[in-house]
Amino acid sequence: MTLQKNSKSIYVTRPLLPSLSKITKRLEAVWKSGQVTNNGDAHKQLKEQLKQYLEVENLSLFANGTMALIAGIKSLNLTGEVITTPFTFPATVEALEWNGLTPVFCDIEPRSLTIDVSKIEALITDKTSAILAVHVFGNPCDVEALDRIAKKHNVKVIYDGAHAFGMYVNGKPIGQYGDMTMFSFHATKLFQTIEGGALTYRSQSTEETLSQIKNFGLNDDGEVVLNGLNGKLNEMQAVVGIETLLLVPEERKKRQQIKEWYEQQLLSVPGIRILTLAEESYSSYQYFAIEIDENIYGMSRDALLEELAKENIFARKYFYPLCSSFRWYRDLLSAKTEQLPYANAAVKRVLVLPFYGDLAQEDIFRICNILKESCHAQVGERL
Ligand code: T4K
Repeated sequence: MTLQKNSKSIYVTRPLLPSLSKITKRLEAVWKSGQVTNNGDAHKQLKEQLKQYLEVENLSLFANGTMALIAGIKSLNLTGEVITTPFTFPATVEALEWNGLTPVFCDIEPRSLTIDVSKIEALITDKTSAILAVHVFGNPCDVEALDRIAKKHNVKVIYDGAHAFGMYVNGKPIGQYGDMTMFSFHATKLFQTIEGGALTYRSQSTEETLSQIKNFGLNDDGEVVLNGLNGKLNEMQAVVGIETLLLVPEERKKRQQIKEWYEQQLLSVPGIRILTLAEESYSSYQYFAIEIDENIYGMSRDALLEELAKENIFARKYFYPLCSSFRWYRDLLSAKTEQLPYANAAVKRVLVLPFYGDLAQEDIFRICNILKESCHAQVGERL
């Protein structure tokens, strides 16, 4: 592959970074206090601000999203099997395994790429204790249906909302659905604390258990009462979070505009389907994903990825490979390709395009032109 030497590199995302001087100013206070981790003032402040922003009553902060998910699942005392999606980042499934649970893969719904609720009940056995669903690229799962299934079968619902910060479904904040939702604050997320994450949850009594899990299993008397870990978010992360949260409304506006530009350019391109469905105030504006139908578009997703890379544009094929195809999971009964037709199709077609507030309009048009030209070239050749 020959890379263009003259054009600047464009990545799938760039971190939303507050000005360094604002961070330094806040860090001066942290340094002065001498409290740099273990539930310091910045941690407390960020926690309250996020409860307000996400409109939830219960929230705990963690060192990263994966740790939050591991701790959250542990706090629910689940056993046996958990139904989940193969079309996700490995962290989702790994969090189950860390809790000694067996993942049972369920296929996805082709429009939203989220777990197909119509296929869940057939997978429920007397060993099933929960459903772990993912709001993929900020497309919400069918939360109402999941709620109904969970009640009927007396199982818990956990959401991996790594991509769902600030999202709403039917006017209700996403963190209010299910028993628990995990948010990732990784540098690549719209709201970021470099590394970081949070759990929101229904039951207030869960807070104490989560505090113990993320602090070595210790209770207030210094007694180990469960098998804990170190999952604490520190004061530097919290300071970055406090300043980043102030930038989120403006960043959302910029991403809304970018989404519109992409849509204007790409809606009429044959063989391209836009997958980021949630609109305006309901969206998390986390990723902008498209699907390439090779038969119509005339070029495979992978070949298109290379065309973009030749121009120093680094789109990504999230999530690839499918979790059920990893060597670690592929021997599971539920991992069989024929049982996961839509997930196995999506993994060959989905492309996540560069999407962040500082992306210039000319760069978006440049990306869209490559997408259009790659399609027309093939159509032309076929005629
Ligand atoms: N569940 C789901 C559904 C998830 O998607 C994730 C994480 C998790 C759970 C776990 O949450 P955390 O434990 O991470 O909080 C990235 C992220 O590391 C990962 O957080 C994210 N999902 C996943 C979808 O994407 P990579 O391997 O693609 O990251 P990387 O380093 O290649 O970064 C992508 C691009 O972003 C780079 O090409 C350039 C840009 N970038 C990245 C970083 C880290 C920057 O410009 N600056 C940076 O500092 O995994």
